[in-house]
Amino acid sequence: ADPIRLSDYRKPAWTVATVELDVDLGIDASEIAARLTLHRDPAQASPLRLNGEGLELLSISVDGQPLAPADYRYDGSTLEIGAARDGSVLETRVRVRPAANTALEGLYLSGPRETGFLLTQCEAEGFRHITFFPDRPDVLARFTVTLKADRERFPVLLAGGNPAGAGELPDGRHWARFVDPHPKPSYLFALVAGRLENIERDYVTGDGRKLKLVIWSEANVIDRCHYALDALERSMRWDERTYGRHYDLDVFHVVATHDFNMGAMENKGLNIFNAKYLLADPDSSTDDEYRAVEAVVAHEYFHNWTGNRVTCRDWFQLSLKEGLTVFREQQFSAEMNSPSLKRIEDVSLLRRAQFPEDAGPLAHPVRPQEYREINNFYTATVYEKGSELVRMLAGRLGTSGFRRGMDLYFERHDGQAATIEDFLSALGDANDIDLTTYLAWYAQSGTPRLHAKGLYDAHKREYTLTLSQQTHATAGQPHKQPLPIPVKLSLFGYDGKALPLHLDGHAAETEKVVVVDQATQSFVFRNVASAPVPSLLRGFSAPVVLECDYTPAELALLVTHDIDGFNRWEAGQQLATLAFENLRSTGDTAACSAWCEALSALFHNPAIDDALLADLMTPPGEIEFADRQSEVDPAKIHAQRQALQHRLAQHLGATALLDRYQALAAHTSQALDADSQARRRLKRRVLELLALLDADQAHALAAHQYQNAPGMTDRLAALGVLVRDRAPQAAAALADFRQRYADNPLALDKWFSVQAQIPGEPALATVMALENDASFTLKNPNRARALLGAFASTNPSGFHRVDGQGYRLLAERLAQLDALNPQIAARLATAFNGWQRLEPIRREAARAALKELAQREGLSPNLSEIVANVLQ
Ligand code: HT7
Ligand code: ZN
Repeated sequence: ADPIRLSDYRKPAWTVATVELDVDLGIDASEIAARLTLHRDPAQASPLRLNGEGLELLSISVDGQPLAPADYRYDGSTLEIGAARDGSVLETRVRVRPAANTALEGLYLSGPRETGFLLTQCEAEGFRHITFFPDRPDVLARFTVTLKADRERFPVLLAGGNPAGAGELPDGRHWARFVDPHPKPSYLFALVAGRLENIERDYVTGDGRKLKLVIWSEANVIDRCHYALDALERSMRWDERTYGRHYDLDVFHVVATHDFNMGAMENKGLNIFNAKYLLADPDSSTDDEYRAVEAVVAHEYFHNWTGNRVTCRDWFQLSLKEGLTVFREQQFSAEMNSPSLKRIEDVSLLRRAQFPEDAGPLAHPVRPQEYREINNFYTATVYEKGSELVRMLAGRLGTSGFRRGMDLYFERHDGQAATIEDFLSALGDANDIDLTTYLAWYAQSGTPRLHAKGLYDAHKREYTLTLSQQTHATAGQPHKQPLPIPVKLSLFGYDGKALPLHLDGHAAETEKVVVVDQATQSFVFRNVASAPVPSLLRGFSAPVVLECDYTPAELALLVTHDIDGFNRWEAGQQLATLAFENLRSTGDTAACSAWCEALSALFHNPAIDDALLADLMTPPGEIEFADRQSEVDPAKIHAQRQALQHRLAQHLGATALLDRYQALAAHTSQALDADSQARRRLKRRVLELLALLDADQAHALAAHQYQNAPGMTDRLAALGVLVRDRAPQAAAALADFRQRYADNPLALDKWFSVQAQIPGEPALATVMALENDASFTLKNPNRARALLGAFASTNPSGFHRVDGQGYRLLAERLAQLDALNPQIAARLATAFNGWQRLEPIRREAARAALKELAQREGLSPNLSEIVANVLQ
């Protein structure tokens, strides 16, 4: 099929004012009766065309008149009806088959057929698997939904909107009705039906609306929903406080499922969550997972305004809601936790997931120009880079300017389907600033490289900083233009003090933002007493790769003295990178010594936060190192990174590491406060480093930590050390974990992942053995991701075997998975991204596996698109 192009966008010829859905629910078959009031755009002549994917049409009428087969045409995807007029009422009745729906899109069954429940997933184009409708985000309709089902099998019936009646029906059946007063696009529709338990809380909004917050799950995990309920309340208060946005229905339902393609879904009034991002308890969740639950709960809640009240005109605008909502979540999480650590976490994710995407054949702009399969565009570029673009805009406007802009955006576009231009205009108009130059960021793919060169003139006491930008060509975009890059910077004297900045006659804060919007620009700082060390791109003020020829001593100075927590970490990352690259190219150890010495000083500095120290002591990951190389050998990178860490461990010394470990281990509290989390994070890092120096001792400590861990963070950290090192104690710990969490699928997923991450050659056999475990199934996305995703996407030295067996295994599983769930198959296939930069033997093996996969009969459009693009 031809791609869909942004330039082809036309307003809908037909819209829907009201939808009445009557859903008769059953596991094997459900029937959906829909009554749509239609409106025609008088300026357009097209006949009524509705989306409907694989629906069994039972009856159809227009304005009460049943249609004869000659009056309409349905080809399995589109229903065309000649007889419809402006104001017509279309009534259809269709049958769908939830239990047979393994793609988890539309109406499907979660769990076993005897005990599971029914639910829907409509974004992006799932509603067309439920009924006939103009399934596009710019058709906003008022929904009334009536659910009918057997009371014993489906005691709980939920849909988005306000409850509007419930009652009994003959034969042990019952019904419940929901009316949503807010017009919404079809992708925000949802229903849930089954045996579920709930916890609930009253909530009064800042503008006085009394409502209920209700979280639903299967009975055995309802006790693990309390943390999410607290996080929801924190999110709601934060959005009131920060953006003046209040919730707008009488009830907010949240439901947990173990069968979900993504993290969660912001359906209006009825959010549905992958259980991984809703359930949390100390025995089965790590600290990182607690933070992820808080972040995803917030993200989905924030969509109520950025996504639902103001939605997207078309799917090209996806980042309008996703980038903006990720940004709002990042602001929230920074406030709830440590701002520096949050920034480190987010930038690390950007570098790990988005930079490689932007550097290879899957590169696309934050607002793509065309797509074939929209589900393949829920990418790190749309989400994470999209958030960085909003961050730059927010930085440009300042806190109150950004709030003014957001207020105007909501005022202008509430109840509408908007565009990225609308967003930039609102932000700009509210502040009398033209922000249209930022549109280029949305249109241009690839990560800009920002080269910095400083020149100090002692005679004039001037420091000239020259910044040049360049973006490499990407698929379909051979020529790149300069972008506006805000560079937040400080200059440090050799005494480690930030200098006052005299630029353009303006004195003189110690931090400033300069905007580089041409290929090359120079900035002259006056009155500079001695050659300074620049701290650039503070807080990661733009999503670019900074290239600056720092000496090891300059980076060490920043690691030691920069007061921007992010940039201190960043200087450490750059120093570690320099150390890594010098060791592998020339064997020069100067940078490595500087890194070790700077970290050693921080290690012994009681003033530094434990979590920041743990992150400082972690060099960039193997994927980030690989990203800088043109002929990648993942096995070598793994070994060289281990060697770098070994040098750090040696420098710190076994005694100091052991002492620190023991001091940290003396705290046994399971509390979630920042200090306790930080101690656990550092304890893990110290144990990992100790394992490089004295494996026997570290393994004994890890085995003890595993057995006595008060919670999952410590237990999994210990298990990770034992399993990755293939320590003698690993087998017993794994057996214990397997048994202990036999009935806890989320914890069991970690058991699969930790083994899939064993470095090097042994990983493949381990993965193949785990595929035979009774609890492994490709049908459950979390389980498939836990084993195959962890292996292919997070274990470079295991996956990229020189014999190509990793590639062949993944390709084979992708073909099998594709027949069940094309969205998940396509997502896992992105693990092949970057194969062109592998060394020749691996490159050829990867290419052969991909080619063979591409030639298979009957691949889904989702998987075919990714495989074809990756192969380019
Ligand atoms: N807006 C949600 C996207 C989503 C989704 C997309 C495609 C297929 C399944 C999906 N489930 C959820 C998630 C979010 O960004 O909040
Ligand atoms: Zn989202």
